[in-house]
This record gives sequence, C-alpha cells and structure tokens, in this order.
Amino acid sequence: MSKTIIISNRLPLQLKIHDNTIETVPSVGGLATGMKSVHSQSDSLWIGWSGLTEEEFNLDLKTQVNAALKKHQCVGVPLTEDDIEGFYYGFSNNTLWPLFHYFMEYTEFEKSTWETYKMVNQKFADVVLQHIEDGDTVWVHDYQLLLLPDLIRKKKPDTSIGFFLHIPFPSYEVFRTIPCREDLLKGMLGADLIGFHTYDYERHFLSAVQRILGHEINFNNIHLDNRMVKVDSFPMGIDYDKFHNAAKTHDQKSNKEQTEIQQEINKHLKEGSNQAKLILSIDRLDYTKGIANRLRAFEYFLDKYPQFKGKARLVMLAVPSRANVPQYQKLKNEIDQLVGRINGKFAEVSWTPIWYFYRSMPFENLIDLYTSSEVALLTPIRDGMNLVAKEYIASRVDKKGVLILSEMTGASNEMGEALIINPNNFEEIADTLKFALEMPEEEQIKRNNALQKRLKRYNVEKWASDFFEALEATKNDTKKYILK
Ligand code: ADQ
Repeated sequence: MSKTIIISNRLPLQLKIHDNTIETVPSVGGLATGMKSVHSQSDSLWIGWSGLTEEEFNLDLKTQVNAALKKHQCVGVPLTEDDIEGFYYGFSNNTLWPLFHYFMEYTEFEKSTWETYKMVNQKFADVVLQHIEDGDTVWVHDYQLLLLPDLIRKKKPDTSIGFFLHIPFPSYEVFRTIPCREDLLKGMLGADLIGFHTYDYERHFLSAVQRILGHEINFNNIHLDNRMVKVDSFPMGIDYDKFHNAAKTHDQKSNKEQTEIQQEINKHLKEGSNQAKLILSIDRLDYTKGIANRLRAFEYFLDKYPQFKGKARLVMLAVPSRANVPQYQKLKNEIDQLVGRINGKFAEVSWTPIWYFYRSMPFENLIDLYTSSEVALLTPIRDGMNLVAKEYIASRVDKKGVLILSEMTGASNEMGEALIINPNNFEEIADTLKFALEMPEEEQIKRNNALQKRLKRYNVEKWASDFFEALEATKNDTKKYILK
C-alpha cells in the first residue's frame, strides 16, 4: 500500500534523555499541528532530525531512540555536531534565512557551509530512499531542504513530490546574489508542486526560474524537458478550534485553576489606579520580527501621546532562538538595553510601560496572554506568514481586541480587517496604536467577526488537504503532458 512521507528539518517531537532512558514530547509548532491530520493516517512516515546529535547518545540509547521514534511513525536522520554547525547554523541560518528575508547585510556566502548543506541534504535523501516505495507521495518542507526534491527525483523519477516553503521567496534581484542560485532552483524543481504562502513569493520564484534557468513558463506551470512543475500559493492556517476552545474554557477557570501568569495579570487589572490596557507582542527572538523597531515605536508613542502613560502597557514575549548565532546575541543585547532604557525613562511607582519575558511559554500561558490583551502589535520587517496574528484572533471568544499587523507579513494579505502598518513608520505605528486603544467595541467585533470566519474556514487542515489535492491533480496533469 502506498504511503505519504513528510520530511522536515526537525521531527514533530522532542527527545529527552532521563537516566539513560528516552522520553518523547510532541512539538506544538504550526507545522507539527498542521500535518497531524496527514501524519496520523496509519500509512504515513515523518523523516527529520530528532534534535539529538550522533555524539549525544551511545549505541544502546540509539536503539531506544529509533524504537521511540518508530512508535510515532517517525524516522531520524543521523546528524553530527559538525553537520548541525555547517548545515543548520551555517548555510540555513547565516545564508538562506537572512537572504530570503532581505537582510543582505547579514548574509554570508561560505563555501564550507554550502558543502555541508549539500552533504546533509544528501543524508536526508539517503534516509528517504531507504524507506520509499513505488507509489508513495513525498512532501518536503522548508528552506533547509531546498536540494532534496531533486535528489529524490534522480533516484525515484516517478515519485509524486511536493515542496512547501515556509519563509518568503525574495525578489529576483535579491535571489540572484547567491552564488549557488542555479543549484537551489534546480533542487526545488525536482518537485511536481511547489507551494508558497502568498502569490508574491510565487511570482518571485517564477521570475527567478525564468531569468536564471531560462525555462518556459505558462501561467504557473514551468515546462522542463520531460516534466512539468506547478507553482501555487497555499496560505497556511492554524488549528482554529484548538485556540478558540482553549480560550473559551480559560474564561471559566476558577482562581485556583488559573496559571501564575493569569493571576499576575488579574492582580494588575484589579489594581485601583492601574487600568492599563495590555498591548501584546509575541515572537521568536529574531531580527526579521522587528522587535527593536517595535520598542522604539512604542517609546515614540508614549512621547507623542503622553495621555497613555499609566493607561497602556506593552507585554512583550520573545522566545529564545538560534542563540549561538552572533546576530541573535547582538539583537538580544539591543532589546535588553531598549527595554531597560524605556522602562527607566517612563516608569512610575504603580506602572511599568513594558513587561518583557524572554522564554518559551506553555500553551495555557499563551492563551492567558491572547485573551487578556486588548491589542496585539505585530511588526515584522519580513515574515513568511505569521501564525501569532491568526492565533490572537482565534482566541478572542468575545470578538473584542484589535490586531495591528505589519504589511510585510504573509498574513496581512488575508487579514485586511486588521490595522495594517508599515513596520518602519513609527509615526504610523504610534497613531495606529492610539486608534486601536480608542476603537469602539462594535467596530472591534465587526472586524474580528469577518477575520474569525475566514480563519475557521481556512484552517491548517484545509491548508494541508488543499496542498495534497493540488499535488494529486498535478500528478495527473503531468501524465497527460508526458503523453502528448
Ligand atoms: P516562525 O518564524 O516560528 O515560523 P510564526 O508563524 O509566528 O513564526 O510561528 C511561531 C509559533 O510559535 C506560533 O505558533 C506561536 O504560538 C509560537 N510561540 C510564539 N511565542 C511563543 C512563546 N513564548 N512560547 C511558546 N510558543 C510561542 C515560520 C515562518 C513564519 C510562518 C511559519 C509557518 O517564519 O512566517 O508563519 O513558519 O509557516
């Protein structure tokens, strides 16, 4: 019987070693949730890195690891510390990530990390080829595995292969600067269907293919010598019901059942003179997310509209990420300093303008923050989609709350009822914040009603099933094309 093989850099679970035994914890990230419906089918397999390097476990543990993964229909790709250094921290996060997000000044082109990237993509291919059978369908995810579709195609030419990019695809003028541009495009073109979050990313990719490789393009079909590749946009959704239902039960919790964070928030809301509205910001700590800009814009807002001192508070949550890449360490220091400076400048005895958390939070705490904040302020400089924007809206059971969202996120294309801003325009952010904090409730409800309906309909399951249907259809089109 044919099966589906999902491949991503990381597996949808985390492994922990306790007293020489292995424990598995499922990941809660968007991709893991999104693919759950596909992966839970009895005939699916997920291939990726387990999060533990080869150096981290001995032979005995390795058998345990493989058995634990097998229970979850997963297979690990064995990677060493050097692999992770060159492939993940090096080429993926020092070259592709900044380049694809238009941070050319951060983009390093190093031959050695490119060599490791190629070698690790081959390691993924080797594991896939050990498990693939005729008739299987393969879905490869994201920028760490751009070469994989073609590596599989070369050995298994009849396989149906889909590829989805979770980050932006940059404009041709930016993409052309990378020395290995041809190899990257050829790698992706091993797929039958290539998906992006937005039409813009799709257009950028088609234009790069046309200008760099010279292939003929007909609408969104790329004609290769013996095959056709289809390119399309599939905006990723969230598990709407999970967020909405969690927010519903959250409101019914007794004091005792509440999390520590919720008790703190409640205390703050009850403090007599302290009627500050909460402005929420949540991201991984990443330079693409515009966190420093957001802080500066918030400072400018308090300077321009001093009537909000004591009346508004920024709750900023940053999840530690890629902490051993130098740019991320620099950014962390910059943010620490900015928060300290702004709090020092404006704080009063009963009010601090910014609450800053630098850590990952359990799901219940995210829900606490989503449901307690009157405004969400999301200002990425570039962001493939941005799921936090969608999660915030899904969690607003009473339909109140205002989303301020950067026009540089993929999500802004589908969320026109949000207040859309340019993240580099502090004037606009300050004015929009004032507008949001003063927006009448009826207007908030009207906007969120429309947003919620859309998010519920185009949830993450629909995203995955749309992609699979399109892949199936492409396979049939391709057959016709070959027959002609
Ligand atoms: P990310 O850059 O990781 O994803 P995003 O889409 O916002 O960005 O997803 C972040 C996820 O992490 C959200 O589901 C959120 O709930 C969770 N999260 C955030 N802060 C947290 C915290 N403090 N504790 C726990 N969880 C937290 C990449 C691309 C995006 C694209 C996604 C999916 O960069 O543009 O939307 O993939 O394709």
